Formats: sequence, C-alpha cells, structure tokens
Amino acid sequence: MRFLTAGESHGKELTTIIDGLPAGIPIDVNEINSELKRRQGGHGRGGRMKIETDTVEITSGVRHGKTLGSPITLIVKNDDFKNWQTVMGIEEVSDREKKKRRVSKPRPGHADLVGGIKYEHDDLRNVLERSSARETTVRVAVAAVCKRMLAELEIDIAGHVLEIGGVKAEITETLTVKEIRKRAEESSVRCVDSKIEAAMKEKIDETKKAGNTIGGIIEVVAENVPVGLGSYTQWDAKLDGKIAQAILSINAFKGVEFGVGFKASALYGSEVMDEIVWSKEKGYYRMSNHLGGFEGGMTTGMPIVVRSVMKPIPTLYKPLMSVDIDTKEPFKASVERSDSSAVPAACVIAEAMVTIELAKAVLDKFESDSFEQLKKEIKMYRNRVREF
Ligand code: EPS
Repeated sequence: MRFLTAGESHGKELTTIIDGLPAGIPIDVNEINSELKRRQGGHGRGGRMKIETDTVEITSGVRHGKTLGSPITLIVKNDDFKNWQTVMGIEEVSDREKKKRRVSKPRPGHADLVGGIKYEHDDLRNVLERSSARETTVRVAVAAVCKRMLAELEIDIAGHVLEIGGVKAEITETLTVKEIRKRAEESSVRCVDSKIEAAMKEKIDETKKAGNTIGGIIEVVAENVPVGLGSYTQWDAKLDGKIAQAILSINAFKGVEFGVGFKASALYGSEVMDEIVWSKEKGYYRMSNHLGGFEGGMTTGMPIVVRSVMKPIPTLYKPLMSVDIDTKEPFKASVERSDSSAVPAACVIAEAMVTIELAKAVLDKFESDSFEQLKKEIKMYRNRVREF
C-alpha cells in the first residue's frame, strides 16, 4: 500500500490517492471526518482552524460502503481558499497582483529560505504553501481508512501527549490503548494525566501572550500487533526504521525513540532486554516491554511504544532575525497568524503515521487483495505462532 498527497495550504483543496488497499474494507465517511475533527482541535490552535471545517469527499475506489481494491481518492477542500483565489490561482496574473502576499522574508526554522534557494522561487510563498502542516490533513484521512482496517483485525492504536513546553505528565501505571484513548479524548491537550492538564494549558496561554511557541513529546501505543511485521533481513525492511521515518516526516518533528529509548544508554543489558516466557493461552510473550515492541526491526507482539518530539512551531509573533531576499538587509520576522502550540494536533498526526505504517506492514506480510481473506489469514497466523 502507498499514498501520495497533493495540495497547498491556501490552495483549492488537498488530495490523496491511496493505492494497494484490499477490496472489502468497510468505509464510513463519518469516521474519516471525526478523525479530521480530532486533528483540528486542541488548546493552542490559532485562527485558521476557525475558518476550516475539514470534511472528506471520496471520489474513487469505494462503492456501496466498501473499498474496491482500486485506488481511493480523498479530497478535503480548503475553506480559506475563497480568501486566496487570485493569490493562489492557477492563471497567470499581472506583476502588481504577484506582489500581493509575496513573501521575501524567510522565517528561521521553516522551509522558506532553503526551499526558495533549491527551487529558485522568487516568491517564498511557493515553498511555505506546500511545506505547511495543513498537508497532514489528508494523511489523517488516509490513516482513518487504515485505522478501520486495523480495527477489524483487532489492532488498536492511540496517541497521547506526554509533555508540552517542559510541563510533564506523570504516568505511574501502564495504561491500555483503550484507556489512553478515553483519557486523551477527554483532554483538550490530549494528556492522560488530568492533574497536569491545567498546567499545560497555562503554559500554552503564557507562551501565546509572549508571542512565542512551544513543542512537546508525544507517545503512540499500538496493541495486539501480530508478531513478525517488518523484517531483519534488509536495512530498509525494518519496521521500527520505517515508523521512525514516517514520524520524522511530520512537520516540526525532530526525534523518535522506542520503549526505553535514549534512556537505554545509561542502563545495563539486563535492564533493557525483555525476558521471554510462554503460556498455552498467550503463546510467547515478554515479562517487560523495554524495547517497545521491536526486536530485529520486527514486531514482537508486545505493544509498540513510540515517542517523538515536536519542536516549537517556527511561525512566531515574537520576531527573530532574518534576511530579506530582495535587499539582503536584516529584518525582524513577524507574522499575522499562527498556532502557539499544535502538539495536541500533532499527536493525532503521529498516531496517523504509525497507523499507516502498521497497515502497510500488515499488507506486506499477509493477503492484500481480499479483506475477507486477510482476516482469515491473520487469525490462522495468530494461532500458529502460539504453537511455534
Ligand atoms: C501553518 C500555518 C497556519 C496553521 C497551519 C500550518 O496556517 P495559516 O498560515 O493559514 O494561518 O494553521 O495549519 C493548518 C492549516 C492545519 O490544518 O493544520 C504553517 O505555516 O505550517
């Protein structure tokens, strides 16, 4: 399975084509829309989300509520486009028109300057329109379809926010994915620790007032993943590596770790490896899950636990020094509109990327033409590995 996305932040619409999903997966537009709504929310969002009500239109690959096995096209319209029709129009315009909303002042930390140099864009808007987190809308739509497929295979995934701007959740127990989902959904910052929610919100509000932005840490957990997705046999077949790449492809994400992650550097081997046991009901399992569900680039059957860090959004009200590409003069960058924190929204996106990679890995290993066959095959496989 693969997908591509297209679309500019203030262009007409965002599009994705998903290729390689089996035939027969139930599709419900409302389910996709509710995932899109999750991504739009969260404390710290700016003015743009008041303009958009993201809803999907399916224009191919689905008939009578089920996938056909042919490419699926999903479209999300940008409601803001009505305010940008000439600026983002397809037709040539006069030089005078071209100057309107032209960007010559690159923001530090955004793709503006390097993208402009690389593609020789005289107007940096040509870069920022595509290098905008708006693009992740349709990734979440793809993931909603994948999520439904994985749910039917009893694979459950949820994300939650561990930290925003240095304010940390305190989690003393191991939560199931169901519990994580329930608590994160109830929280405006997607934090399962309700005691810390107010402090996180306060931090976001303070930051906004100061014209600044903050990042955070997100954890995604997946349960009941079959043993042996991914492979040790080739560098690019390792599923933890693929998940890491997928997460780092999200705008502003700078790091990924699995299980104990970077803490492993200070631990003994005996504290990191997960001891193996077997029982008739459960088959093989581990006494702990320090490795976050992976050994040799393959899923162990234990929950996948992946954490990632998002840097603060580079679009700041508080100006930073930069250089105008026309005059080469220094200036202080300023903006009209920004999110002070998009960490809760980014949590939905990280969850989406893990979902997509897991769906791809399932379809790499098992039947990928007929969903009914896939379900049967996975059931048989789960029974077989218990007896290995
Ligand atoms: C973004 C800037 C803001 C964000 C946007 C990402 O948009 P605008 O420039 O229209 O104010 O709201 O995020 C989204 C639109 C979204 O859907 O998440 C940027 O520069 O990356």
